[in-house]
Order: sequence, then structure tokens, then C-alpha cells
Amino acid sequence: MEIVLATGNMHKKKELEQILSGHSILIPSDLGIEFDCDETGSTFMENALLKAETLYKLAGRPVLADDSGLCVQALKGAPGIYSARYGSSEGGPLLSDGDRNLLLLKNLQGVTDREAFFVCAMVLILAPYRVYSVQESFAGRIASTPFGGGGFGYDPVFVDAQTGKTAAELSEEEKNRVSHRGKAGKIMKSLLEVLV
Ligand code: ITT
Repeated sequence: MEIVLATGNMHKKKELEQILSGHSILIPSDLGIEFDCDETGSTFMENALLKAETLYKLAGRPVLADDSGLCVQALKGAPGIYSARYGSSEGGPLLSDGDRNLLLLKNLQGVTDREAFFVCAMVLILAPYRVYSVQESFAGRIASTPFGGGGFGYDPVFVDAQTGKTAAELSEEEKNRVSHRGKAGKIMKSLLEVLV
């Protein structure tokens, strides 16, 4: 089926195209929709629901939203829901992925507890009152230096607990098998098989 993604992040779109293979993944601009949503929630799930509901009102057809981020134990769960905005002032421009990663490493200098996990909250709206949500995580630790050329965002500084490779060293298929988004998307894909 055709699903419109409530995102402006083309990396998420690429990953979800593979995770939800067999479905046609659109973005709001494909439908001439200008999508913008203030993420005012206090949890990943609240923000995913906000994005999905906002887009559903505009598109009136099946939509999927993904709100995700990195939680670092030694930073009491930060950057968390503020992952995209980490290191930037309110309303100001976002840092580049590279600069954000360097800032994170600087803030963890000398810190031995490197435990961290990614979270992905996903909300699918098929029709009014047909709303489905799932949240998944991806466990690992923060590297001492960035490594690897794939992925996006914090992938070069996030070491997968299972393989010991950074998420940026994993192939797309490998990352989708173990990642927060891969696991959440796989559940949504199974749900779609039952529901549609
Ligand atoms: P949309 O809200 O438009 O979907 P966004 O990039 O702003 O795009 P989020 O608000 O969910 O998305 O912010 C998530 C941030 O967390 C994202 O910008 C990345 O920096 C980081 N992130 C999420 N998933 C990631 C992944 O799989 N690998 C690396 N970093 C990730």
C-alpha cells in the first residue's frame, strides 16, 4: 500500500523503504503537502503521534511517523527527544551530524560509562480511529572516536552491542536487522499484513 511518511529526514525514508519493502513510501512533498510539525511532546511516542496526526489531517490517507533519538546513560538519557537539536540554541540552526557527534564525544571525555541506546517510536494511522504504535530500542555504547562511512546522525559514534561495530560500519541490511527503526518497522510491516 501507499504510505506517506511524516518526515523531512531522507535517511529515515531510505531505511524505511527497505524495512517496509513491498509498500510504496511517499513523503509529503510527493503529494504537494507542506508538512511542518512542532515536536512539543515530552516523549518519543508523544512526538510520533503529533507528527502522524498532523500529517493525517493534511493527507487524509495512511501515514507513518518515526520519532527517534539517542539516550546516553551517563548523560541521564540526553540527548533523548532533543537528539536532532543537541548543541543548538532554541530556534537556532541545527549543528551538522559531524559537529554534533564531536560535541557528544567532548561531553563524554573521561567518562567510563559509555552505555547508550537508540529509541524509535512509530505511529501508523490507517484511518480515523485506526491508530497503531510501537516503540523499540537498539542497545550499544558510545565510541571514543567516530568510525564508519554509512548511516546518518549518531551512527559513527554508536557501537552496536551485538557486533561491536559502529552503526555506520554496518551495511544497510545489517543495521535494519538490529536497529530501533528496523525492529519497530518490522512489527509495523507484520501489522499491515494482518490489517490491510
Ligand atoms: P523528522 O522529525 O522530520 O522525522 P528528524 O531528523 O528531526 O526528522 P527526529 O526528530 O526523530 O527526526 O530526530 C531524531 C534525531 O536522532 C536524528 O536527527 C538523528 O540525529 C538521531 N537519530 C535517529 N535515528 C538515528 C539512527 O538510526 N542513526 C543515527 N542517528 C539517529
